[in-house]
Amino acid sequence: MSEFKLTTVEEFEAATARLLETGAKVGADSWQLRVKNQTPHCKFGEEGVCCRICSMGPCRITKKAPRGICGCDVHGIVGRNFLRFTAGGSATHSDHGREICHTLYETREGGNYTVKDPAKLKRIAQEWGIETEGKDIYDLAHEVAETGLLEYGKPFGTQKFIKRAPEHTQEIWKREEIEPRAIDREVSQALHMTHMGCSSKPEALVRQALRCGLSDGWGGSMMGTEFSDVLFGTPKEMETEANLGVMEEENVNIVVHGHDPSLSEMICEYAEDPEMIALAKSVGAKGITISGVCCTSNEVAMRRGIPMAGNFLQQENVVLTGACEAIVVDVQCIFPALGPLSKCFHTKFITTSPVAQMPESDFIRFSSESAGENAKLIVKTAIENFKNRNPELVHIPDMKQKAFVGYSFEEIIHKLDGVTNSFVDKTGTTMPLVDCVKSGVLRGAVAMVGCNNPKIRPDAAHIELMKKLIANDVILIVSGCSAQAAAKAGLMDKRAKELCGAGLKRVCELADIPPVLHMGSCVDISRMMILASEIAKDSGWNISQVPVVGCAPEWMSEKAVSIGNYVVSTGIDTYLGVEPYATGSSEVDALLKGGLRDWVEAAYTVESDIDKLGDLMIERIEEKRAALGI
Ligand code: XCC
Ligand code: SF4
Repeated sequence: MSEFKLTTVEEFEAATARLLETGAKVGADSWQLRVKNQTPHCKFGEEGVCCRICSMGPCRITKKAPRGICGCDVHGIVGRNFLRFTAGGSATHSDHGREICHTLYETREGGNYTVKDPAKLKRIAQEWGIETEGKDIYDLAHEVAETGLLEYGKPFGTQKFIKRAPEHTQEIWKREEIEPRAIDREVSQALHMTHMGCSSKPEALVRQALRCGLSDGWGGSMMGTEFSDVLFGTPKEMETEANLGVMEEENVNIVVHGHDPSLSEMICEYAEDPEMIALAKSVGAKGITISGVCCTSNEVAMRRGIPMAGNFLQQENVVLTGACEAIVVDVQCIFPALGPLSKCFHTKFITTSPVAQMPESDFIRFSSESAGENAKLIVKTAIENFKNRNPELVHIPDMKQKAFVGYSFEEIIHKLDGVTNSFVDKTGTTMPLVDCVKSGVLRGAVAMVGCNNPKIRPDAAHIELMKKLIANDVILIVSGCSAQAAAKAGLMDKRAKELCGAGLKRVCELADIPPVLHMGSCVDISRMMILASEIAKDSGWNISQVPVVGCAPEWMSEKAVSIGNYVVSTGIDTYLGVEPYATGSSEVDALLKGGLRDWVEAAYTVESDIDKLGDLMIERIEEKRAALGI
């Protein structure tokens, strides 16, 4: 085995620079160039003080103009913008969850989609009070799917999954009137509240932002995760690889990108089809390589070990290799730039969802009823495109790392059970983890999630923070593009234990895990909520007392703000590296960064000095330990 060494951000950047040279040759645009054209950014927008929700405006608040035409002050405008931003994210995650419910509804024996984890389906059915005895598994799947779909619009009651939270947390949500009701209702109400002439009181707007976020994390996202597991299998530990070097020059390269696993799972199936492999050979390729970008990549990496070509700000790089026959996308985080960029190469940019339609793409509409045919056509299109490659433009950076992924909540428990087979009474619980925290072997945990953002040196914040935290005996649970940053660097290689403090290193050895645990895509942050809840129940602490914090150092999307809101509302302090367009209002800013603590026992901290952000998290973890007397 070769010597273990992390790949550095400098090496990532050198590889990108080399790819951009190819881009320059063919006249390609890139985000690096567009950032230059867009900076400095509009200050009104950055502070959140511009309102354009009615046509008397747009109104922008300045010292000379302290109120909009309707008389709304800066706090109302910033608060409304914050709520709308959250609603966008909650709608997006939740609509993804809804699609998964529909896919579950489409399952049938021998069909395109089947139930791969019937035990999990039964567990959820029982949890929801649905009779399972003597029922055909597909009848049950349809009943659970329909019940899930009703969570989106039910006229009465609150989200079913909130019962999974500890009593104390549920009481807080009730007391603060932020228990999430029907998901669509929370999104609609957010839009209603922010309509011209409705709410302009920061407390009311931020409160609804929390509620709307909770309907995502404990509603739409949680259903997305749980039913994806039922459909495609609950992730288990799996070995894979990450970074652009996973693409193979002699193979047909298909890159899947987006979020919904329904499409990518099918494509993976067909790429293994002997007929397709024979077709690939007939056009002169050795085989077919599927790799992924963004959360679709996380989904298929977690369940199939499909390698991860990269994260958000690396999406253009896969095309710039000149060796990408097709980049196939579903929804979310897809650069419209991929259209024109693909035209500079032979690459087919294939859009598949009515939700994400883009110019200069080939639209192959994907639907669960015809999923098999659609996937086959996509794979075939890619194979037939192999001959159109321009060999002079082909350059795949020789850069990849080994990564262990697949740490669902269930798999983490399974790993912990392996450590403590002598303490029979603790199997199936998080107690071994709690014991490690109590004894100080582990100081605590950080849930690091979220995107890349050119405002922060891409991947550097994720990687540097992770290195710092593991050296301080803080274990990492990660998802989304943060997870891919870790994988690309090598932090998901089990040998990364060498970079840990003595305590965490010991834990990694005993449990046979890497120090940075890949929990999945961004909807899978719901897995982290379940883990935090179970730790709280097992330890007897409140979630807000557990030495764990959340962190999104390079976040960029509306979804990230929705996530932040449900993580904070669940009692977990959250650390951001980028401001959420709220600094224009001292009142909204103060609420987010402190006032929330009186409501939900947690709040936001924003710090763009990344090293300092790390110090602040460690400080907070130690404060929580001291308060517990451990
Ligand atoms: Fe998108 Fe989920 Fe962000 Fe990555 S981390 S850039 S949202 S793919 Ni969710
Ligand atoms: Fe201006 Fe008020 Fe209309 Fe907003 S709602 S654009 S502040 S007049």
